[in-house]
Amino acid sequence: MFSAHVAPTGGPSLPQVRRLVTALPGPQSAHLMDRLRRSVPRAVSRPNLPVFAAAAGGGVVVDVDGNSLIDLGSGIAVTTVGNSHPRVVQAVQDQVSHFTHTCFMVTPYQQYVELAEALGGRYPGIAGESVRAAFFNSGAEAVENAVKIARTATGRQAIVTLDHAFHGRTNLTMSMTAKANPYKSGFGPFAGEIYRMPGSYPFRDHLSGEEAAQRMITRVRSLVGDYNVAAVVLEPIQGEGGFIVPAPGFIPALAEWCAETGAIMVVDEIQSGIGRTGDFFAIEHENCSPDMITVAKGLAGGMPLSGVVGRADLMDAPGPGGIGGTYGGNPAACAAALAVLEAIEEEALLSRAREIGALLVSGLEAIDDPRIGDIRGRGAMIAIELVDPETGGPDSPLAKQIAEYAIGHGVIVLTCGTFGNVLRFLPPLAISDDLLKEAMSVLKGAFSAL
Ligand code: PLZ
Repeated sequence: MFSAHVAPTGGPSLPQVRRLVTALPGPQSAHLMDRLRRSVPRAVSRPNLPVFAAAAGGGVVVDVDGNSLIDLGSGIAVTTVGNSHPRVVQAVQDQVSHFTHTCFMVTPYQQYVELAEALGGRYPGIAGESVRAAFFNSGAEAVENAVKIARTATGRQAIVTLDHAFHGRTNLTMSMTAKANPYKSGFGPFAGEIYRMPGSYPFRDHLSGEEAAQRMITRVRSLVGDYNVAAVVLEPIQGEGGFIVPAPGFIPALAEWCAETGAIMVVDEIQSGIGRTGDFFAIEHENCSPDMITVAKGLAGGMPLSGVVGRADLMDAPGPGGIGGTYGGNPAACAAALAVLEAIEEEALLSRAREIGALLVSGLEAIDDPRIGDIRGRGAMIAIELVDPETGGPDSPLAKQIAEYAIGHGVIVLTCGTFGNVLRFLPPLAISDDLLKEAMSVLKGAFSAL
C-alpha cells in the first residue's frame, strides 16, 4: 500500500516488490563483475556482493538477472524522490530534446536562474532576494567553491572542520574529510590551513551541545585564533561519519560564535538536505540561519548537480569569472532539480520523510538486540550503531555481515561511520510502507541469524 498522498513513482513497468529469482549475485551480475575486475581499477568499486542494476525506481532496484531488491540506500542519498521519478524523467527528456549544453558562462539559460531563485526562496532565515546560488557538478566541487567564496569574503584562510566529517575526495575536500582509510591514505600531501576539531557525538562523548561547542571553541581560540577563521564547515547530521546527530544546542552555539567572530558558517547539506530529514534543509531543525549551504545528491533526482547557496553579500565576493566550470549547472540537471522541488512540494514528501523515519525507528526498535547501541537520525535518514554489548566498543565486522546478509536477501543496506560500525537507512521517499516493513523483517532475520 502506498501512503495516501504519495503517488507510486517507480514507473508503471516496475513492480514494487522484493523478488529473488536467482541466488545473489546472479549469473549476469557475476559475469559483469568479472569484466569490471578486468576493466576498472580496484580503487573504484569492489562491492562485496555485486548486483548490476538494470532498472530502478520507487523503492526497488531490479538487477540484470531479474531480481528485485528493496532500496534502502538511494544510491548514497541521491534518489530521494526515486531513481526514475516521472516528473524528473519528463523534465530531462524535454530539456535534452532542446539542448544538452551551451555552458552557462557562455550562453546562460533560464533553468539555472529558476533553480537559483527556487533555492533562494527555501533558504532558512534569509529572504530569497538576499540569497544567491551557483551550481556545479559534484558535492566535493560545491564544498571547494564554498571555501573559495568564504576565503575571498573574509580575507582569511583557516577552515575549521570536525572529527568524523566527510566533505569529498578532491584534494581540498579530502583534506577536510576526517577518515584516513579509504579516503586519504597515500593521497597526501593535503591542503593547508585546515583545522580539525572535536564536534558533538552524544552517544560517545556524553556532552551536552553547549559543552561540546565550548570545547570546540576553546580549541579553535588557542590553535587557530578567533579572527583567523574564514569558515566553519559542518554537516547538520554527519553522514559518512556515522549519521551522527549533534546534541541540541551545539550548532546554534557555533553559529553564535561565527557571528561574533566574523567566521562564515557553511552547512554541508549534501547528504542531509533536500527533504531527506523531513525538513527541506536539516539545519532548519536547529533554528539558525547559516551563511552558506552546500547542496548536491538529492537535489537533481540522480542527475549530477551541486550548488552553493548563501548570503548575497558573501556570494558576490569573488570577482567576475572567479567561480564556474564548463559543466556547472548543466541544463538537464537543472531541469531535473526543478522537477524534484515540484515533486517535494506536490507530493508532500517532507511529511512522507517523517513518516518513513517513524516506521524505520519502530522497526529497528522491534529488533531489540543488545548489539544495537544507538538508533538515531531524523526523517528518512536513520542509522543504528552496532557495539560490543560488554564494552560498548564499535562492532564493524557485524555491520559488514548484516549488510551482506541483507543484500543477499534482497535488501540494499549501506554501512558508514568512522569505525565502519553503523548501518544507515536512507530509502527513497517514494518507497511504500509494505516494502519498508519487509526490509525491517529481513533485517530482524539478519540479527537472529548472525
Ligand atoms: N559532503 C556531506 O555526504 C558525499 C560519498 C561516497 P560528491 N557522500 C558520499 C564516497 O565514498 O565517495 C558527500 C557528503 C557530504 C560532500 C560529499 C561529496 O559529494 O558528490 O561525492 O563529491
